[in-house]
Order: sequence, then C-alpha cells, then structure tokens
Amino acid sequence: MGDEPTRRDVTNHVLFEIATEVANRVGGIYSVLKSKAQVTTAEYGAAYTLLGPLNRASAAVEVEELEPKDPAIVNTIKSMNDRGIKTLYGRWLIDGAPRVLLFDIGTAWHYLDEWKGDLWSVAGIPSPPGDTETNDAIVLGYLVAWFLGEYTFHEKNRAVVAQFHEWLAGVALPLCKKRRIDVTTIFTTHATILGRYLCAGSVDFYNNLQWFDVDSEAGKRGIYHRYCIERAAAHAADVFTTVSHITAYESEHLLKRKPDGVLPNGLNVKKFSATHEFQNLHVHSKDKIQDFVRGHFYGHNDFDPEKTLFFFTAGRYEYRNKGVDMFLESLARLNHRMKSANSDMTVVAFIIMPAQTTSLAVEALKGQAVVKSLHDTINTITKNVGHKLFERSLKWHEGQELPEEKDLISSADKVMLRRRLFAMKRHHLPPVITHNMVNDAEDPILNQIRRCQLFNHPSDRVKIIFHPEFLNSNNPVLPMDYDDFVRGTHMGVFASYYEPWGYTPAECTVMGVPSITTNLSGFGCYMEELIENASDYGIYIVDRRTKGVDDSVNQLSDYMFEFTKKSKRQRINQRNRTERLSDLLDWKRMGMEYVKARQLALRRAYPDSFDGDTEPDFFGGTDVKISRPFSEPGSPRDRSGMMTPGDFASLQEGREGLSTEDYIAWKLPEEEDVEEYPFPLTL
Ligand code: G6P
Ligand code: 1S3
Repeated sequence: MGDEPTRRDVTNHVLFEIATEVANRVGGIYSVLKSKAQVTTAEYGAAYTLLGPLNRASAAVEVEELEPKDPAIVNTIKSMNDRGIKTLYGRWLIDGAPRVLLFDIGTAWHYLDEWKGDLWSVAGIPSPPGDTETNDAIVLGYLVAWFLGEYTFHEKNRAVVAQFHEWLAGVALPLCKKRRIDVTTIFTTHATILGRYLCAGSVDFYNNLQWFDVDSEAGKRGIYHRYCIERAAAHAADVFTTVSHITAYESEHLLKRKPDGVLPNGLNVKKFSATHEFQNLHVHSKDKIQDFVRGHFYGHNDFDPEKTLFFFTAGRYEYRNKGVDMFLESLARLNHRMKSANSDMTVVAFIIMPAQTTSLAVEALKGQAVVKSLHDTINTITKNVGHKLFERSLKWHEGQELPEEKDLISSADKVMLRRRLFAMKRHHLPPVITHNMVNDAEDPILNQIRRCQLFNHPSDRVKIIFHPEFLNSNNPVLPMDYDDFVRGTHMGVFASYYEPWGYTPAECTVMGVPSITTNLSGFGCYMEELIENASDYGIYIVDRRTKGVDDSVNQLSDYMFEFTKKSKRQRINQRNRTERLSDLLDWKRMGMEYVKARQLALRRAYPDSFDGDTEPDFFGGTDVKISRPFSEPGSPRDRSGMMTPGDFASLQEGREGLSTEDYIAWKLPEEEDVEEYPFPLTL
C-alpha cells in the first residue's frame, strides 16, 4: 500500500446524478430529474452535475453549452476528449438550470466489443449481440466509470456521491466497485425489469413474489442479461433505493437486495398568488374540452354540458400494467348503474395513450369542422339579426308592435342555417377513437371497448373517447397541452396493476383534480399511509391487493358512481381540498429522502468522518427550513405522525446523521370553515 489516502471532505461533497433521460425526455425519470433540479441546485450549486448520453436533437433545444470551471471536470473532460470521446457540457435549460455533462456514446462505439468482454470477465454479465438498448447502456456505463475514475484522481479533497437511476445507467456501478473508484454510490431503481415483464403477462404477481425463479423467468423472456445488469447495480451500490415501498418489496424479492430506503417522487409545485386561480383555470380548460366534445358528438349532442363530467386516464400504453382493462370494465358497469338509476348526468371518459396510428380519423376532423361552420354561421346570423333589430328599433314609434322575431331572420339566413344543420346529420354513432390505428383489429383497448359495447349510443350515460396520441396544443382535433387538459377534467382514473410510483395522479393532485388510484401504485400507498380520510381529499384508492378482480372493479365503479352524484358545490369544495395536498408532494419536502440517502452513502464509504456526536453540516449553509417541529401534535387527520415515506422505510443509518427534527414537517391544512370564528376574546 502507498501513502495514507487523504480524508475526503464529506461536508462539501460533490454530487453526480447519472441517467439516460438527462435533457432527453423519454418517460418518468426525465420528470423526476427535471422537477427535482431546483431543490438539488439550491442545495449544491455548482457541485451538482448530471451525467448522461448525448442525444443531439434534444440537447440542441434543452442545453446551453458552457465552459466548465471545476478544474477536476475541466481536466477529466480534456483527457476524455483527447482520446476521441466527444462531450457536451452546459446548463440544462429548466428551473434550477443544473449543469450537465453529456457523452456522445457514438464516439466510443469502437470500444463496445472490448467493454462487453471486460463486463463478462469482471462482473460475469453476458451481453448477447443485437440488443441496442443494452449496448448503449454498456458504452454509457464504461464512459461514466472512466469519467468518475479520472475525476476522483483530479479531485482529491472532496468526497464524491454518484447516484445512478435505473439499470440503463447502472453498468458503471459494478465497475466503480471493481476498480475501487473512490466515490460513494447510490442506485435508485424506478421499476424492476422483471416486475414490468411479469405483470404485463397474466401472473398473480404480488402473491408470488417470493417464489419466482428469477433467473429462469428472466431467461424465458430474453432479458437475462438486462436483469444481470440491474441486479449487479443493486448489489454493487453502497446504498440501494427505490421509489416506493411496494417496489422496495418487489426489489427485495426480484433483485435479492432489500433497499436501504425509499425515495419517492416529488413535483415542483407552483402556487398561484390567488388561491382560487386554479378553479378559474379549470373552467377555462373545461370549456376547451367541451368545444372538442361538441364537435366529436355532432348530431348527438343530446346531453347537457352542465351535467357532463370529464374523466380520463393517461400514460404509456401498457394495457394491463396501467389498469386500462379495469378502467374500461368499470366504465361499462358505471354506464349500467347510471342508466338503471335514471341518472341525468353524462360521463365522457378519455383514454390518452399513444399507440401506432396512421393519421387522424376523417370523422374526427369532420366533427370539429362542421361544428366550427355552424358556429361561424350562427355568428353571422346573430350579427344580421342584431343589425336588423337595431334598425327597426330606431324606427319604432309609440303604438307600433315590437319587431317580430320571424321578420328578423331572413330567408337567406334560414337557408344557410338549414345547410349547416343538414351537414350535422349522422347515420352512425360518434366514434370511440380519434385516429386511424395501424392495428385496429388487435388493439387491446379497442377490443375491450367492443367487448363492453361502449359505443357512444345516445342512451349510454358513459361515452368513450380513445385519443391514441399524447396531447399537444397544435393538434387540430383536440388542441390542448396535457396540463391544460388535466385541469379541465373532473377526475383522473389510474387503476394501475404495476406502478412503482405514478406521476399521473400526483400531477392531478397538485392541479386540484381528484383522482382514483390503487394500492398497487407507489403514490396510492403513500397517500393511504399519510392521510386517514384520503377520499375526502379527492384521493380514492382502489384495493387491488386484497380484493379479487371483480370486487376491485366494483369498487372503482362505486367511486365513479358516487362522484357522479356530487353537486357542483361539492365538486368545487373537493377540488379545493385536493389542491391543498400539493405541499405534501413538493420536492421541498420529498427531497429530504434524497438528502438522507446521500448521507447514508457518505457514512458507509467514510465512516471515520462521522465520529463524535456533532452532526456534519451537509447542507453547506443552504436554507433548509424546518416549518414545524416534529414533536408538535399533528392534525387529527394525519396518521401516526409519519411525515416522509422514509419514516417507515429503513434508512436507519441515515437517521443517525439527520434527526427527525430536520424533516420538513407537514400537516394537512385545515378546511376553509368557520371553526376559528368568532375569535376568542383574550383581552
Ligand atoms: C370552478 C369555478 C366555478 C365553476 C366551477 C365548475 O370552481 O370557479 O365558477 O362553476 O369550477 O365546476 P364543475 O365541477 O361543474 O366543472
Ligand atoms: C417509472 O416509469 P413507468 O411509467 O415506466 O418511473 C416513474 C418515475 O419514478 C414512476 O412514476 C413510474 O411508476 C414507473 O413506471
């Protein structure tokens, strides 16, 4: 052994987060990194850098190139560049503007075979030919390990924490361990590969988790090598975490390591200065959805907009995992119940899930066009009538009759109107889908709609619209961005079977839109643990864990049916309560679990730096405020005083480093009632 290694400064440590979705929108991890950036840069400033593969198309719009200042980064990049690896260093143009370093994996592609061989000899991980995703992961992993190795050579004073998200970014973990790179590592999985595959088939996943022969199951599905990477990443990391308790349980059995803690996903919550602004936005967006509905149902607009509710589900097209099967079956039962109860309400249920399409359907375009022409014609007629009425009124003398309506509308106007009305004649039912599908006959959603016979018949109280493309304000049929659309709906329904966290219901919550989720989703379990009477707050949780499928479907349709019976006033009140939960999902609070995980990683790698009783100041002077002492009694509505999910996870060692007083405590806000009035006279 050479000289005594220098003791790295754990207080002013450096943080790298590694993922394939840095400045590159693919799915949930992009949302995590992007929304979290603000709190992480507030804590670390220039000591935080995200590492990932360079996707030139998205980097061109998301990243502003910069000259690095940290000498260790400058030297490492230079050395990699000198050996032919192209990189882009810059600021990610999002709130918080974190620094990013993106590697052009194409420039290292010639090393692929060598690195694949090395991965087999150092970690026993096979990599069959032809799996591009895995090859990309290997090249990225070797580049990241290369970077970290050189960085820690140039930066000898500060400790380095490297947090890796998901197996695609995890290849560097076993390499860091084998090469004894002086960093401390965290692996965060946002799902398990095997879990996702097993759930998408028809297995009773949660009741059999302990019994799966993992190697064989992975092998049967042709994902053994990917599974090996994921498992190696989980075992090589100093700290292993996931996004929810349910996925922690899954990881323990499928990856054979119990996670050290749970890092739930937060959101960057933006509050309006006027409390009720979100209610106004709801009406504004609802009007836009209503415009679309008028067009889509042209010739069949026989339901009252004031008595129409918009429900929706959205996400990646994973028919069973995202619970679309259960949603449709429950809608069919809801339809039956509403009809039997002679309900005067109508539910329009949207399914927003991208699938392979060829084009927008002519019928969908026509619907919007005929209603627009009707609208234009009526505007012209209104103008003509107004003009005539004004002229006649000017000429009116006492004793004369008031102008008659029939004299105001000219025969030309009538012809024009009749034409528009004829154009709205329809001899078939309004379609259940807005696009032409590549594989209409085998599409699982369409087939389920056919099976349930939810065909938008006038007698149906539940209407269906499947929009197999993500929303976009430039779309000629439903021209709205996703967030605006969500605001305009009355309820989001996410009946997921496999959902490690689930951003969709969380997004609904911060926008004040009630949602239904399940106790198989990380978000659902989290809310259920934290709030005793979650449904009062517009968070409905379907039990898919202990109930049979039929009972879960009935519970979901019960929730929806009860919702249709609410008065407008009740809906408004409920939205207010839902929106008040947003602080609960804010990164300012959720981010504490990341802080704890990093502390645990530092303690495990550098235990000697943590002797004595005094707590190291990990926040480096940043202002993490304690809003309320933990000891103060919570609202009677919260459960058992658990304030962040880590409270019931196992980041035990982290606890020693961070006392519970450091938590950003939270309490359900009181209702807008008059309990506190009249104020007691204390004079
Ligand atoms: C918001 C608005 C109200 C509106 C209501 C409609 O609360 O501030 O003016 O009446 O939304 O609610 P609804 O549930 O019927 O869409
Ligand atoms: C995963 O994305 P998904 O939709 O494939 O990661 C997300 C972010 O952690 C999580 O919200 C989601 O449940 C997972 O499934």
